[in-house]
Amino acid sequence: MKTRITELLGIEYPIIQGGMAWVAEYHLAAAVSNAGGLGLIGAASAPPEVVREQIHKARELTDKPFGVNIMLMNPNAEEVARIVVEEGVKVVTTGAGNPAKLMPMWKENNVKVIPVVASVAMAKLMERAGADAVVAEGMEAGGHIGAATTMTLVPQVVDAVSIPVIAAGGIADGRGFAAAFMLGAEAVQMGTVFCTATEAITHAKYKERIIKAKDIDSEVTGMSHGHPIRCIRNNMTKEYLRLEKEGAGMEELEYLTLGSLRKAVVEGDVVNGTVMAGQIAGMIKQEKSCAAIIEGIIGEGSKLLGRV
Ligand code: TUI
Repeated sequence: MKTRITELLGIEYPIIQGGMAWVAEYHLAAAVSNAGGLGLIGAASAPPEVVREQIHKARELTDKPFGVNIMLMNPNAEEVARIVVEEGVKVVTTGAGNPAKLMPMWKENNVKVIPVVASVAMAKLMERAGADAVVAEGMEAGGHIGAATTMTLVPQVVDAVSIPVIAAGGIADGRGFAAAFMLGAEAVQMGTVFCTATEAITHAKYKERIIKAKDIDSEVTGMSHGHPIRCIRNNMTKEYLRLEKEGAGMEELEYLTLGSLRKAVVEGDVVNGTVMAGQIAGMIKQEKSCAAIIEGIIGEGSKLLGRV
C-alpha cells in the first residue's frame, strides 16, 4: 500500500506506532519497524541520555527506519531534539505542544518532522513552519487529548493542508484503518493496541486491563485545568474526578498523579495508577505480536478499500 507517507518514511505499510510514555521503548519500536510500520521511541519525560541509549538499542534490533516522539511538555525537549539530530534519527513526531522553535534545526539536518495536532489551526501553523506531515489526533485517543473527534478532525485537517495527514484516535483494526483512509488520511497512528502487543514491555496487568475494558470504561481527567488526559476508569480516576468536582487546585491534582503512569505501566498497579488508553480499548480482545496486528489491519483494511 503506497501513500505519500510510506514514500516519505521509506516504510512498507502506512502504520505508525504512537510514542506512549513508558511503553514506547526500543523493543516495541523495533518490532513495529521490523513488521513494516514506523516504530517510535517515546522520549516522554526520560532523561536525554536514556533516549540516546534507546536509539542505540533499537538499532541493534532493526535496520528499518524508526523515529523518536518528543513530548513538548518535557523541560528537556530541546536537548532530546538535539540528540535526535546527533544520532542521525530521520523522523520525529511531537506531541502536547507547538514544536515550531525546534523545526529549523531538524529541517537543516534533513529530519522529517511530523507534529501531532488536535486542531485545524495547529495543522496549518505546522504546515507553514515546514512540517512534512501531521498526525490529526481525535479525542478518542488515550493520554493527553484535544477536543475534536477523529471523525470530524481528520477531514477538516485534510481539507486545510496539502501535506499528508495521518489519522489517530480510536483506530485498532482494518475497519478503523479503512475509515481513516475514506476521510482522506494517508496513514494511521495507533497507540492502545500496541500497548497490548507481545513485544511491548507494558506490565501484564496493564495489558489485561485494556483487554478486559468495555466500551464505556474510559474517563477524562484534568479537563478543569486544561490538561485533559484519557484513561481507563479505576480508583485513581474516581478520586481525581471527585477532587476535581470539589474544585481542587491544580497542585493537589498533580500530586495525586505524580508517578502514577509509571506505577501502572511498570509496576502493574492498574487500580491506583493511571491506565492511559484510548476509547478503542473496548474492542481489543487479545495480545498479539506487532506483525500479527499490522498484517491483520492491512489485510482487512485493504480489502475494505478495494486495494487487494
Ligand atoms: O501528546 C499526546 N499524548 C500524550 S503526551 C502524554 S505525557 C503525559 N504524562 C502524564 C501527564 C500528562 C502528559 C500522554 N499522552 N498526544 C498528542 C497530542 N498533542 N494530543 C493533543 C496534542 C496537542 C495539544 C495542543 C498538540 C498541540 C497543541 O497545541 C497547543 C499549543 O501549544 O498551542
